Amino acid sequence: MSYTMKVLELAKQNNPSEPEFHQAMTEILPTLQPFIDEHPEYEKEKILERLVEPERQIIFRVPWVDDNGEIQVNRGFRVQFNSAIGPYKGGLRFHPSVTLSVIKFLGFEQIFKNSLTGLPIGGGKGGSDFDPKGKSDREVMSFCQSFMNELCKYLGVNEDIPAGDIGVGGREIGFMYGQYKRITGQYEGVLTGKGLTYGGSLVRTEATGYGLVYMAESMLRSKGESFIGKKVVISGSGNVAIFAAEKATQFDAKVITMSDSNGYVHDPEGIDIDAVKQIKLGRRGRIKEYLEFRPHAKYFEKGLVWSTPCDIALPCATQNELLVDGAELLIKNGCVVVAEGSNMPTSLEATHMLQESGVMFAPGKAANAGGVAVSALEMAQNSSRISWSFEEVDNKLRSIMRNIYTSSSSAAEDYGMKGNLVAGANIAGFKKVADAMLLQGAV
Ligand code: NDP
Ligand code: 2IT
Repeated sequence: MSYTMKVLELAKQNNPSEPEFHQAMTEILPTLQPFIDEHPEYEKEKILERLVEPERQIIFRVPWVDDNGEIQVNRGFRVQFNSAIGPYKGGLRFHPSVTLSVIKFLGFEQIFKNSLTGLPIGGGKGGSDFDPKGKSDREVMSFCQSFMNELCKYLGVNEDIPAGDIGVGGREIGFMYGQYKRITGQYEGVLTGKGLTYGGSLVRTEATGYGLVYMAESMLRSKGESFIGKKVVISGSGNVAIFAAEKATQFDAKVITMSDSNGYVHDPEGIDIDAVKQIKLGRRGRIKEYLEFRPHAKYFEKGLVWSTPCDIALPCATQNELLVDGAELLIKNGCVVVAEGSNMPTSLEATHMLQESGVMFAPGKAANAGGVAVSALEMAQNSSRISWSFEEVDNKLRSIMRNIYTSSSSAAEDYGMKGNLVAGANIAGFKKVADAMLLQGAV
């Protein structure tokens, strides 16, 4: 058995009942084999055995009081996965589906993603099974304060710097930042995605969605194509989906779908992004309400968003949202590019199917790295106590996304897998982390 398969089997045995973590390791480890074959020192120094074991995992109780005066209890997590190339960096997810397995898959992916940005950030992830949906602002504040009461013990500007993810946006970051400052007395950039009045960076809100479209632009360009006139299907209607839709529309493409966990809308005339912003960012409503703004659009409660014929598909909701049935539909309808805005939206089987049919495919760790990249730029601005203009940050983001495309496609080509951005991104991300671990010894 090869070294990567040996470590994969061992890690699965050592972490039973963690299906999402198994899936992430299965998608990454085997693709590293051709690179590892050239570097026996990685096996000798047990780099992979060390990589799959988080440096630290924190699980904690989060008690809070709801609007009826009742005590509620949730579970909090922070997995500090790898600090070889910088302090732990990665988002916090608040969603009822959060488990240790989900946080570990996200944290493991984050190691490679953060390395690909070229910036000095290690990998981590956290969150809670708390569901912000349907809660009042006071309840969300009560939860966030309690969550930070415990989490603050493990954070620091040179130690661990969380940010947002599903269910965690500007409101939640604000409440957590306020509590951190109150407990520690320190005004420091210990979270990213902060409001612009207290240390946030311009473009952080837009960064993941914009970066995703910049990645897809590089992919299209490699075939002499562009976004102009293309039909784009997007899933989700949160932070990533909204700003991917905005940038694709600015690039003269037509975004025709958006979704949430209840259903999806199809607007053949092109999604009205201001309407979606009002529904989702303003009143925290459901995507169904889009029909109030655009009565000609159609709403589907059942069925797959991927059944809508398109040129480009951008999954931007959650893990395992694009499976074999969805991939078959995309292929049948002539889709040419799939770029992942969400983390691990496409199953391994569906990914292989798309790749084998000649669909250009970019994995989340490359395509959605714009968010964490601008988070690292927010950290840089906080440390130097200055703020850069929107244009300056956006230009840096665009060039980071181009570099990620180039380094992933070159690594794929170097190891005989031309065009395979999945393998290329894994190898390019791995190299820097593995070399840093070698140089730092067995710590
Ligand atoms: P948001 O909470 O802003 O939006 C999430 C969207 O996905 C909502 O439309 C939500 O619908 C939908 N969704 C979430 N869970 C499910 C589910 N189980 N089934 C169906 N739909 C679901 O999150 P983000 O936009 O920030 O995150 C989206 C994805 O992008 C995640 O995978 C995240 O890890 C990834 N990502 C985010 C980054 C960021 O900077 N925010 C950076 C890189 C990646 P509903 O409201 O009905 O739940
Ligand atoms: O998945 C991700 O990269 C994020 N949720 C963003 C992490 C960050 O630290 O900005």
